[in-house]
Amino acid sequence: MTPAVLPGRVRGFARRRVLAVLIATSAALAAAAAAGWYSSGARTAQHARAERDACALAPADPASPHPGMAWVPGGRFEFGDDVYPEERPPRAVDVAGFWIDRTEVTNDEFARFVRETGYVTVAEREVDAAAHPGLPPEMRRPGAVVFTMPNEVRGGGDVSQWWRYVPGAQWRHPGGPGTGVTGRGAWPVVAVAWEDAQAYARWKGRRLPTEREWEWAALGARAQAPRDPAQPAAANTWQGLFPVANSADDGFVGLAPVGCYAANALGVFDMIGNAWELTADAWRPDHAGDPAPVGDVAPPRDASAPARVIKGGSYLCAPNYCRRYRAGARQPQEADLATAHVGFRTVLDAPGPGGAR
Ligand SMILES: [Ca+2]
Repeated sequence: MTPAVLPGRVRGFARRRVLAVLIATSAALAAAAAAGWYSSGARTAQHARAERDACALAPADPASPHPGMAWVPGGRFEFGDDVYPEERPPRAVDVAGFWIDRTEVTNDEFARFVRETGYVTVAEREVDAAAHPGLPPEMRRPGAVVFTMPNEVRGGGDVSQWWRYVPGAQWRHPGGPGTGVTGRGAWPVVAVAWEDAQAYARWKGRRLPTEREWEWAALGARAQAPRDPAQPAAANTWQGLFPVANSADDGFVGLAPVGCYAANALGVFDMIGNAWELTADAWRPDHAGDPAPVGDVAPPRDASAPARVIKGGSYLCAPNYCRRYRAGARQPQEADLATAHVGFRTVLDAPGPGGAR
């Protein structure tokens, strides 16, 4: 993270909401900006490309005791990776078996939760100004952080050129007032904060995955799964020079409906790319301090942690910026901050097929 590059008008934002959306400025990005690569002339986004509103999922197994979920057998694997410092050091961990949603929670599913419970999300509530002194007035209004593709990027890679706090942005209006999710019931719900994801999971009788559970599921529960650092072809990421040129070769400029890309070995979709996914775990800056890795499947969690681990990368991850389209990649997300590229999925503790654990 490079707080020094943040302009004064977002400094309060940075103090309150230090982390996830602000940390990914990479050396490659700064180098590209310095080399003059970022200009409106480089913009090649194909916004006119026809995008689908839903993708056909393979039918769930009708005999499954938990339709819409996939069983993840337990195992031991190398937790972490070696591309960015926060992924290091990889270390052996054990995970017990669990069920996981085949897809990210969708707008339709979240809408049903809100309809049946009257739940009001964090992004719809007044900001606790006392807890966040120094916030500029516009950031005391309910809202969320939204990505806007800039025409050009000035030197230094200052992230406020493409991230903005937008009053009125929330899950029903993830791009801010004037945007909506009509016709997008099959898209991942985004602009939800950690408390919102927790509330949904509890309502379903489930919970959020721990970071290690999430990573194990993303590896297809295969300890020897290849750790290829290259940008994946079968996932919704960003093709081109972030943030000004997006060729959308994968079919989507922004978010995609769930299940548009091939499932992994477990039959689980979109763990890499599309929306970042919230996990249960409090953020730690690396894996060096992880507690009792082998044999411990429930790392201590601080209920009041200011930041949570998010996994999987998003449609904004590009080779020059945020190469986090990998199972081992991780990033912090401020717990009380909703952003338009972060969603979640749930897990369930229950016996697996045939009573497996
Ligand atoms: Ca894309």
